[in-house]
Amino acid sequence: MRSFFNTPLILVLFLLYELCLSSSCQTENVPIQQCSKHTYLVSSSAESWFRANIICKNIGMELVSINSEAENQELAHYLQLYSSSSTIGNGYWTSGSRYGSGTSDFVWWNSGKPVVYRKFSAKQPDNAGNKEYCIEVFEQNNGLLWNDYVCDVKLKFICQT
Ligand SMILES: [Ca+2]
Repeated sequence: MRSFFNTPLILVLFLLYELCLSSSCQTENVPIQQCSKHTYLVSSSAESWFRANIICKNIGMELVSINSEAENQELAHYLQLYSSSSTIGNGYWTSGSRYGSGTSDFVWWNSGKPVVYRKFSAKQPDNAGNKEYCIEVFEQNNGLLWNDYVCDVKLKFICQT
């Protein structure tokens, strides 16, 4: 019985409800937004990077990837409209993950493509403690910056279609 009330189901119901309400990226206080290329959904719960992947998949979406400055700005705008503020170490999971020890060894897990466009914060990625294998994003000065972070930490996350 407990699984009936699990997080994916709640997100799906939320998603269906909000789909009926939203029509553009300009609408305020609506957690799912159809922007220029993607539809975004920010989670209400904090999860590990691994579980965030599963939850997005279970509602027919995928953990977000960011492939251009335009997409990064669009996502920043979306988070400003909808979500509470974020800081480094308390941001949102993306599908970005590290597959090697190099500072360029990152891939977008949703597409399997390398992370080419990059918007890491100063001194990042630093792979602190040799255990930062996932990319979070956080807001700073009305923009969105990235940080490699520990995948097991529970953060909110952004799904996209
Ligand atoms: Ca880091």
